[in-house]
Amino acid sequence: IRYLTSGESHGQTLIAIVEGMPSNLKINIDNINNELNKRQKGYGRGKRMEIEKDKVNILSGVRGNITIGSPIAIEIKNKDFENWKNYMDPIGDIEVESRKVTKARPGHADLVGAFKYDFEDIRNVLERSSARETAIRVAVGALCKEFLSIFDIKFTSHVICIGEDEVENTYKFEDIIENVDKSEVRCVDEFYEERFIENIRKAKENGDSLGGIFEVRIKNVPIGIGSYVHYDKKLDSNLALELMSIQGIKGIEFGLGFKLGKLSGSKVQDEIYYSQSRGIYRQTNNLGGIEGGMSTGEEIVVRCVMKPIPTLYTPLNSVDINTLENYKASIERSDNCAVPAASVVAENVCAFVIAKFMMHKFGSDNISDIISNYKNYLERLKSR
Ligand code: EPS
Repeated sequence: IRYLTSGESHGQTLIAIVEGMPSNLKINIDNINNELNKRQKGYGRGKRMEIEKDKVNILSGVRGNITIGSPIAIEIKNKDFENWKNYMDPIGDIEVESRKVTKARPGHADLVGAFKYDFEDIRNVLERSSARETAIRVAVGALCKEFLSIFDIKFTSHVICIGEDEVENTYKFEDIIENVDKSEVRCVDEFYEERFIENIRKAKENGDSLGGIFEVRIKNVPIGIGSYVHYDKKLDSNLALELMSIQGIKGIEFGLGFKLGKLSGSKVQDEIYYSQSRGIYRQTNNLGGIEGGMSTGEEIVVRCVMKPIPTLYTPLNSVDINTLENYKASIERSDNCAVPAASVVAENVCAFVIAKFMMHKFGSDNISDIISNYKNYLERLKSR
């Protein structure tokens, strides 16, 4: 399975073509729209989210809610395009000057993008580099979640740090999935939830922005997805690629992550046990459910750090890319903090990777072959 996306932040529409989805999968479009809705939320989001009501439109590859194995084309229309038609229309005369951006925002793709692609107008860069593109990636991931639900593979995510505060407790998968959607900052710890909101509020008051850390958890991935045999077959390397590609992500860790560097081996490795009722199991999950690039059958635990959003309402020093004069950076409408939204994006890009590896292992033509291959595999493992 693979996909491509296309679309500008204030263009007509965001598009993806998903190739390789098996036939005879029943799609519930409400589930996909629910993920899109979750991505739009979060304390700290800007005014754009008041304009958009993201909904997916499936254009091909599905008949009467059932996939037919052909490429699936999906789109999310940008409502805001109505306000941008004069500046963004692909064909015909457009007005460029009044929406021209020339003072690069430090931390954004603006400066290097404009030099690399030879633009006098940074708008050509920011329209595509904007995190608006994550909406369509969520739709792709949500489609993959439909496939994965057959195997009861579940995802959740929560925010554990915004600004200087970080959640200390660890939470169970069930606690997170049941409570996280009730929180404006996707934090299940009530004490830190308030702190995060306060941190964002203060940053906003100062014309500043904040980043943070979130955690994605994936449950019921069978043992042996991914492989140790080659660098591009490793489950963790593929997850890292997808997660790093989310706008603003600067670091990733699995399990105990960077803490592993300070611990000795005896404190780190997840000891192996067997009982008749549970089969082979671990009592700890310090490595986050992946060993040697393969799923261990334990929960997959991955955390990402997102940098603060580069658009600052109290802008930093920059230059005009055309005159090279010193200026304060341009201000584009933006969010003050998008870490809660990024956690939803991350869940869904992980769903794409897990779906890809499930298909590598069990096939990808049609659902019934995949299910029998899956069952045979589990039987074989049980009979050891
Ligand atoms: C986003 C839509 C954008 C930004 C944000 C993400 O809308 P607009 O630019 O019209 O306000 O709010 O993008 C950025 C933060 C960025 O730096 O590009 C969305 O749909 O998520």
